[in-house]
Amino acid sequence: MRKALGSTIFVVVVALIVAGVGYSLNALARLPQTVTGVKTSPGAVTIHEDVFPFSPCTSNSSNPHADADFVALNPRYAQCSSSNDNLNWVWYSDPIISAPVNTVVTMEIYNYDSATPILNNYFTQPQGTTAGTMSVQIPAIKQLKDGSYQQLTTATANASGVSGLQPVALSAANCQPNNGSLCYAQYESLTAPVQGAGTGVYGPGTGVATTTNVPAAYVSHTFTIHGIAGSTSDAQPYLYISVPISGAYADAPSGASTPADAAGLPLAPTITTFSFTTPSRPGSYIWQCFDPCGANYNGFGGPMSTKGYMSGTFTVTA
Ligand SMILES: [Cu+2]
Repeated sequence: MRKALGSTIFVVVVALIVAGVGYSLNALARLPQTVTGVKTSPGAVTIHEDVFPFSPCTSNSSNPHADADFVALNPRYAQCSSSNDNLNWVWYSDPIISAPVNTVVTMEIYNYDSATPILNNYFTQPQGTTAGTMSVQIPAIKQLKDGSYQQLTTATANASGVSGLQPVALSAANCQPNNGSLCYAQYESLTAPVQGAGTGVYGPGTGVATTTNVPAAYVSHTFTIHGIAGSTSDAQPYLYISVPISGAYADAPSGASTPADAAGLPLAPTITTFSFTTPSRPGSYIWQCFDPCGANYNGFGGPMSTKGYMSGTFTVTA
């Protein structure tokens, strides 16, 4: 009897611990609204993500990273979340993603975070994307540590009516439809892959001479979708997409200081764009970053282990 009581108490205690851990993980998770992107043509959507090293929001007066300059250009980020989101953590803006079956998804990821050299070269090349490629646009370097620098072009006013020293407008074609204020950045044409600011298309067999992909030291995050495929004919299909996200001013010469605003956000993001086609049947997948950009244990704690910062869901709907 005593033994039975002991094992019952043990089971109850273990159950409480499991429930407690589950509850606190869920309470810490950042779970904003699902994004479905902007429909660009029948069967095609564009999904935009911004990646930040911290939260620039200004509505919470105790936010040590409040960035009025950035928020003036990007009003979407003025409001700090009312939940217990961690304002110091690195994060993807829209972690909960959904797209229909048989759809060409174009992801454009604007990264304002610097590089964290990736440990596993497996993740330095695009995988599972259309034609196996991705496009990377690196903003022009305009200020060097040795004192030589070029001013960013002064725009008289941007889409939000803000004037002053701002990067000049990128072509309208590269602006995301629902946030015109993100279209301001100066990008130069790339003459040689990676060396010098500009745009490069990376894929198997391209990149700098010694590698076939983005140099590991330039990588800031990855965007990697995966899941478990079922074995029955009606189960969810295989889906695996992985792309390295280059850091802001990824190819800055060593010793260069990169143009940033007063709060420390780069004036222009590095833009990674890629496409893939969703499977023909619905499924539930997750996406996550595999670059150790977080805190604590080897950089894999904090935002790397809390849902909604460096991970989220990707749902393929019927
Ligand atoms: Cu990351």
